[in-house]
Amino acid sequence: MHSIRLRHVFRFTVMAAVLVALTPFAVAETGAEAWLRYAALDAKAVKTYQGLPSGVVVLGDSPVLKSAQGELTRGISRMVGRSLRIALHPTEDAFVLGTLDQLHALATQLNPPDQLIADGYWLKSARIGEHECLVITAATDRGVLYGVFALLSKIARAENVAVLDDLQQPHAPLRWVNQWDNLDGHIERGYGGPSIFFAEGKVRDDLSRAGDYARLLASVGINGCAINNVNADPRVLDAAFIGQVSRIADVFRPWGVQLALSVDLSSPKALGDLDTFDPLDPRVVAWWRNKVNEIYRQIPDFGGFVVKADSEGRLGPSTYNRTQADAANVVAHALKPHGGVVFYRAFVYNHHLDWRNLKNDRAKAAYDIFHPLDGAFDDHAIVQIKNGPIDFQVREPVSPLFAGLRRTNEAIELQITQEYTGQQRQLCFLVPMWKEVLDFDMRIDDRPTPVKDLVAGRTFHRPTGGIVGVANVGMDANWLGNPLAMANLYGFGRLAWQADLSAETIVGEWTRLTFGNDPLVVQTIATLQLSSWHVYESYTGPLGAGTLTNIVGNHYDPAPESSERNGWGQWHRADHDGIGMDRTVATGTAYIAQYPPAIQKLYESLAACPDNLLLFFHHVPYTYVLHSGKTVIQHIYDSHFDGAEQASAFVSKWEALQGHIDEERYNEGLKLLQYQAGEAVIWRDTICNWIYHLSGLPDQKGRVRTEPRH
Ligand code: GCV
Repeated sequence: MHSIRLRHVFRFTVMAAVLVALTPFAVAETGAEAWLRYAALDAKAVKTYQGLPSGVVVLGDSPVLKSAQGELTRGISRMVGRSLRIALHPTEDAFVLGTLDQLHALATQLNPPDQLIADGYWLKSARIGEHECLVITAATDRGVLYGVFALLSKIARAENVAVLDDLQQPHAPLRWVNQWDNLDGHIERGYGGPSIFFAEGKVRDDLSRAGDYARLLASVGINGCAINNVNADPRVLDAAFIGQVSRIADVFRPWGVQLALSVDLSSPKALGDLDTFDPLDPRVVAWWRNKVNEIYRQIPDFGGFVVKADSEGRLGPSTYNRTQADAANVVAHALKPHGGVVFYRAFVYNHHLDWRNLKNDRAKAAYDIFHPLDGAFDDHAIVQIKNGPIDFQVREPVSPLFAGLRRTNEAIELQITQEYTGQQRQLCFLVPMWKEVLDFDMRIDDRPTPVKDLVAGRTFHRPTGGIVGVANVGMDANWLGNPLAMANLYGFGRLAWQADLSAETIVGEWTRLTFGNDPLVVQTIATLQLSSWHVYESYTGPLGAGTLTNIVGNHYDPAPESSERNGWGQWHRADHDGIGMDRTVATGTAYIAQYPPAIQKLYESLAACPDNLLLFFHHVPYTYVLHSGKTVIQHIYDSHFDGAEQASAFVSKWEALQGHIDEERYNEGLKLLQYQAGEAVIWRDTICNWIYHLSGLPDQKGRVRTEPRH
């Protein structure tokens, strides 16, 4: 009986092994592991890693170092099938993990680079005693963890790691994500399911997803996460709620991710403690100090706050005639003794603008409000500025405020969640857009002053600075609702760490880690991703006109008239004769005057203004001829037809991947791209018909119906 059962088990095991060998993608791919799949490498690749050490030595026992060791062991075991032996000293060839201080006693013969700063790491092949070791070291535990992730990424991408001497430092000191999660579990502008942190007004009991998220964030060097909506619920500062939030900090801590909270500036009053929230009132000052102390008692490594005030109906310092700096400072002063910071958002504007006044311009608000306050902010306050002056449109110029603050810390806010760029139902890889923004040279004082250096605090030698991304991952297994959209989260982290990386490098890395090293797969997916922003732009918003989506509803469907004749200020000013916002100094809103002189010159003159931003800066007749030689109207028609055609070609390009990637993600990707092809046609027809009826100018190629609308 016993032997029959054994034979049965044996036969079953052999069959299973044969099946695994025959099916290259035996494990169901939910997308949950994202770029940390650690898929088994093929035999040839495994062979190249035969020389890897067989042991691991960890020189400390902090939670972060424990994560580093666990990650290394897991990664090596899954990718190359080797179980690392854990030892206290290198008694065999070993990976050695520890900070520079911890290494000191052990390896005096190593010559660590002086410039290793917090969070940076050094991967160094070295002989320690008798043994060939691979040292992963840093100034801090967190740096060691980052070094482990970097090494595992190299192995997953089949890079040579035989002899390493690799020093990496982060570009910006603060690399945070913001989540816009509400306490009821709904995420504002979230497209990947409900919150991983909250449900029904409380912190979730099961926080395993939150821990997994922190691991993903750490793997690309993100060191902070604000967990709740910037439209903040004052209840997050309730004593009892802080206790709940501390459980989230507990699952972040092993990954070196600092927890932060978005707070409502009116909290001292809204929570019923005071009858005022005037930032200069001594009672309010004391309230913030006590509240912050209370938080640090429960969360000693708390990162700080994010504040949205005087914006879209949120209360702010204007209630008491105080400045945004007064508001930021009352919070910053409370955080300072603990080392925390406040990210104070520059997204402050009046959404009841009179649209009849052609001089009004929402784009001017942030600079008008914050530039005069330069130098008035505490060093523990950071002004967080959206990449463009409006609101995450598919194409905007960079915000002039980046150049308008010399004596104030600043951070850039990018949007990973695709609010205006297809909501993860459509492919839109945003790294090329972010590269353009970060690389944009502001020419301050006629010197090279790229945005990436301004926000990192490098240009004006600020104590700190940051790159922040609004991520909005959710409970969907694949985090963002679309496996391909995760390239944006990955790319955000990589750019925040190393702003000079090219979009091609980033997408290549991400594709290899997510889908494997098959050259056909890497080439196909990279090509799709790299073209997707331009394709999306071409059928939703060419020439920088600003949003043509439904701005009063879902921010998704085409509804070009919804931007006009209301106070929100996302105007494109299309009428019978022409289209575009005149923002020139000469005849328009004078927004252009907010840029340094060299940039003013570029945008003020019609001749110099790049076509892709023409309608952001100028109102022109439809017959205006672009640098390309086409009229504006013909460009709009052509761009929509080209865009829809390219979106449809995404489908056939993806189909070439059948059998080369797992079925689950193949089918999911296919469905999404087919849907996108249909959406692009809807966009094309809606916008082309609308603009034809407005202008009365037909498409030279006869594709747009010319009979009147009923
Ligand atoms: C969180 C836009 C979005 C809002 C968002 C706001 C902001 O207006 O549509 O959902 O609010 O930006 O960034 O504060």
